[in-house]
Amino acid sequence: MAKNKLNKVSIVMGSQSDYKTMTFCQNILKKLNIKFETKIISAHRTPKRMYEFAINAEKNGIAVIIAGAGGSAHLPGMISALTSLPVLGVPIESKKLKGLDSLLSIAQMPKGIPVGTLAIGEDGAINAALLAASIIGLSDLTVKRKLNQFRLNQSKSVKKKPK
Ligand code: RP5
Repeated sequence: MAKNKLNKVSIVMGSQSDYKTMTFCQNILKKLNIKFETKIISAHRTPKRMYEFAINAEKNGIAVIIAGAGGSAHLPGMISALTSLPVLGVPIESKKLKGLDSLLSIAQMPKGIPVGTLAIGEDGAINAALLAASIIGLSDLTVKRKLNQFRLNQSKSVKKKPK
């Protein structure tokens, strides 16, 4: 169990090719002034890196892990198997099946090891960051206020009439 306050998000992704999607996630965290780190960790290509990351995440001050992966997307589920921190999964839009493969691999976890699964692609990446902010906001009033302001601005930006 970590002694320090856990307020950092770790954005991990299976490949460099996932970064285009995961930048949407990091941009929201920047807007909300939430500390984060980014890492490439593949469940299949770098299993030892994944293991070391997951077992040390809490000790390293991570509060929420956001894991983006595509295809046979085992990364979020395997990380969740190794840590009880909240793990949010972002299914990356794959070339062959448009992310349906990623979505089902991440969402269909067997009972006992949960992954909070978001939508495929950009929307999921953005919402993962907002959900991470909600989780951190439970114990961090500054983050909660920033998130509420973000949502208020979003509401205000919606026009009443179409042009
Ligand atoms: C997964 O395989 C990654 O998350 C990525 O979405 C997918 C393809 O990876 P690359 O072949 O582009 O490196 O592990």
